Amino acid sequence: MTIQVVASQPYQDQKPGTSGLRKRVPAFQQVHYLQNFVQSIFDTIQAAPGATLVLGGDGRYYNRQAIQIILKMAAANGFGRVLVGQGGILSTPAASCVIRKYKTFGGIILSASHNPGGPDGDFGIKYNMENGGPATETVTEAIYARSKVINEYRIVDAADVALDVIGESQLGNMVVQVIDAVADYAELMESLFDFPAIRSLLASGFRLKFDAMHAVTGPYAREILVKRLGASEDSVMNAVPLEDFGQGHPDPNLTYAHELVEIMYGDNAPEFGAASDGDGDRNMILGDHFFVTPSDSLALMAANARLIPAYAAGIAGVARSMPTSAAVDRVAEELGIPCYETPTGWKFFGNLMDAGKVTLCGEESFGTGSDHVREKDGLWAVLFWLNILAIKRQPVATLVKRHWRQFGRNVYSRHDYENLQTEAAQGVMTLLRDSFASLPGKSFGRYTIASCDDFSYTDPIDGSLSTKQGVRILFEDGSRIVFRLSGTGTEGATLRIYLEAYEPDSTKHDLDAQDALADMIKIALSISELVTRTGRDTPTVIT
Ligand code: VG1
Ligand code: CO
Repeated sequence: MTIQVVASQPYQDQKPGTSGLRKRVPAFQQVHYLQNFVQSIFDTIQAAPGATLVLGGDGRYYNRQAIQIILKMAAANGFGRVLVGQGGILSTPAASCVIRKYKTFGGIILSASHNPGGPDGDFGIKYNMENGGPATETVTEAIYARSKVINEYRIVDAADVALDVIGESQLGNMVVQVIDAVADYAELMESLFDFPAIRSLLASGFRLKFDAMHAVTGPYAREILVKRLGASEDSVMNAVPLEDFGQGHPDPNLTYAHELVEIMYGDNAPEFGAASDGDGDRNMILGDHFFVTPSDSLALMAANARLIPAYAAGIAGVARSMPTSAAVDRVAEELGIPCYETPTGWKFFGNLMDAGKVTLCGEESFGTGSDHVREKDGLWAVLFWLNILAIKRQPVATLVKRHWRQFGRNVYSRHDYENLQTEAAQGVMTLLRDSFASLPGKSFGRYTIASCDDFSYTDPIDGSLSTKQGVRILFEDGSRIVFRLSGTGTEGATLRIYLEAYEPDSTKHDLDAQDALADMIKIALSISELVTRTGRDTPTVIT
């Protein structure tokens, strides 16, 4: 089989964002665009000849074509073996699990996560390292630098590899091993949680609804929830993965998972509802007529971790991304364990987990996970909740309200302004940064600004510094507003405003978050001049 060395022109826009390189499908279909990026990864990671790679994606449009290209390039770049999920499918946490279990050199995950798919939708690619976690910023920066000067790539001239049947085949000197996409992951889940307890909960008449949103988690949820735990067949909805997610937006939040939300807020609602995103790493948790804020979910999981077999000995520490509410900080304090605050994106948790400093991590964006893998993990979070419920036997709403009574409530909301003009969005951020000197001391009704800054983070393990990770407006009573530009979008700019106010008084815990945060919302709009600068006065998504 011949190895071709193909001459290529570099692109200047292959900078990975919060989680890999994400672009519209047509961008990836440009001449040599995907090939250049893949070769930049291979040139950067310098795997030893014969190394093993993991490969899979969330099944969105262009997944299959990309997998064939990457397999042929891996063969031409000296890899000895590639473990690829059957049909080219691997959820992000399953890919992380497989990298760790088989101690491979690393893996390539094809996903644009919660972004819509299809011929005009989004596609994405990212590299995960041998710990199973997303490449650190040092590595993604090196890949980007390489992509700007790359002038050739290597690929074998071969027919496409069959991906639908489990087994091995040869591609040049490399073995392509098609693996069951679900088995290793399901086995890991069974080793962490009390499956007999969850089984008996489900057998007791407890009903659950899991919305796979026509994305990657369908097969995983059926195997684990239905087959292994005995949930009824109709417990998993939208279970068939589709290349365009059924024209949906596979983002598990109150806006995009509305089908599930209607069921959970309807007559005769089940006791428990959950959804996951395109690549299976996010989760939304709902009770009967009750929504659990992701930040609260993380806090509640930390507080109840000892109920779960895998965490029965206690957790070493917790970490949350900066915009995530401080609810988990209060639990950590109570437990006497450290709590780390990192920039947005799972890549910042890996070092802390590898060093044994934290066990649980989470983000306000519906991401929670632990050191069982090095990605956030949607179904894992669902099983964590089911395991807690199997032991506590209380409604979700009761559990959360009791948690608030003990720790106080960090009232929280995120307002997203999607698809803004890039310049207008950047203008808002610049204005805020320019106001750092004048804002402290200013009062707005009962709120007075204490300080403002631009969050920066020095990784305590490798010392690397990440700057400009979000503008923080901190108030005297501990409330805060955070402004950040999204790093996962593919069109225009998305401005995220994160609002948080601490409420110790349990007589006020039933207030709707939007009402409780109404003053903060006004302050955010006023100091950012958002309405005049962007022409928008309402967010596109509220979570
Ligand atoms: C968003 C979330 C962030 C998450 C990232 C990847 O990033 O805010 O918390 O880690 O998506 O999640 P941004 O830069 O758009 O705010 V996933 O499930 O899309 O891989
Ligand atoms: Co995701």
